[in-house]
Amino acid sequence: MSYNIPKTQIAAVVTSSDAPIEIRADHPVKAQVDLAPGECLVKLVSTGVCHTDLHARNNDWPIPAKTPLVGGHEGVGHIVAIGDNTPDSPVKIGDRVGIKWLAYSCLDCEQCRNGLEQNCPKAKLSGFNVDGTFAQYAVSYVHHVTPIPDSLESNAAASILCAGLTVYRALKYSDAKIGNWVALPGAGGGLGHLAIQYATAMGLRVLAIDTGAEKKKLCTELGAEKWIDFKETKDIVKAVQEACDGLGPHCAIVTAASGSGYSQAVDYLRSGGTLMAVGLPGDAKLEASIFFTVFKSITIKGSYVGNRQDAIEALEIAARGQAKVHYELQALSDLKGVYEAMEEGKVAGRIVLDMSK
Ligand code: 8ID
Ligand code: ZN
Repeated sequence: MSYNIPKTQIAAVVTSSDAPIEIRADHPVKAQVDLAPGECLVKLVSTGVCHTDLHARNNDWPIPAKTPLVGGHEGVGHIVAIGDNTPDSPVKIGDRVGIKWLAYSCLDCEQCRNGLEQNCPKAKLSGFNVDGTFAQYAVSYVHHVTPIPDSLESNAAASILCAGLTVYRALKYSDAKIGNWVALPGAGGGLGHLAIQYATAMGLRVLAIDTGAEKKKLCTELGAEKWIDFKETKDIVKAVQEACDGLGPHCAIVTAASGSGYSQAVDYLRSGGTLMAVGLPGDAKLEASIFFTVFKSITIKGSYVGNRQDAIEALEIAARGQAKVHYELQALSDLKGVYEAMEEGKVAGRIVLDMSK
């Protein structure tokens, strides 16, 4: 199979955090001869928009994104070229693959050997320090792209590559057991609505925390047993504990993009409970009472995306229909509006960009 690869493409480019996103029609495409060994070129069909892309666009994290930047890290497409002198490639031209946040890791360091590929000191991050998927073509790496199961349609697969993978891994390492209560601050967002489904698939009981009628409806339809609106509830700690047997949840997976979603979690968790920190507000501190963290035997863990195996597992569960991305399709040219809606907290589930047109 051979593909006709153009020299230029349409891409959404961030030049600086105070400039509007530019949709360029003449963005260069890397030619096959210019691909390094191990690199591949992916022609995108679909890409999700993650709140992380908004953080990168606004440059509101303690570590800066590169500029100019093509954001995006929930991409699905076909491999159209592979760099020369790439031995033992696990993928071939024509394969349908996913591009996730972790574009590259060395696979040889201690972190990679321990399965913490995302913490590799040489990590390259799609849509952050290397260009990502908000373009018709993206350069990625044969050892890190993720094969997409045949039964999973591309638009449905895209957001599993970050949102799904991240919450799947957070749940996997949370030690929550079948029948346990899990609280999900941020439940109506991209990560959160998938967390409801992976948690339910694990036999957990879900308390969703977010705001607004649309997100309430989504969370309840996806399997949340209880709902708390964080904007309408005065005493969140009391409400959460009452909702979970009067004792509080065994676990909280915090995917809120603001520090406020974290503030009460240590207080409402049941003794012996675990707080999985997932949401990434750039400047917030985790205000946990040291006394009660110790006195209640609380565990606090940071959980950062996932490795290649986590991605395969998250996709397999989605392919079996146990986690479905609730998405609205838009075009790449709509990206600015998507960011505005996300900033205002108006996106229930995910926005996925149709890159096939
Ligand atoms: O590897 C990771 N840890 C990882 C991976 C991917 C994304 C972390 N993230 C981070 C993102 O960078 C972002 O900071 O997780 C956060 C959530 O990403 P998202 O799900 O893509 O964002 P969203 O769709 O905007 O959903 C966030 C939800 O949080 C709610 C909002 O209403 C929204 O539905 N929320 C907020 I903001 N404050 C809340 C609060 N105090 C809250 N929900 C409950 N309580
Ligand atoms: Zn993401």
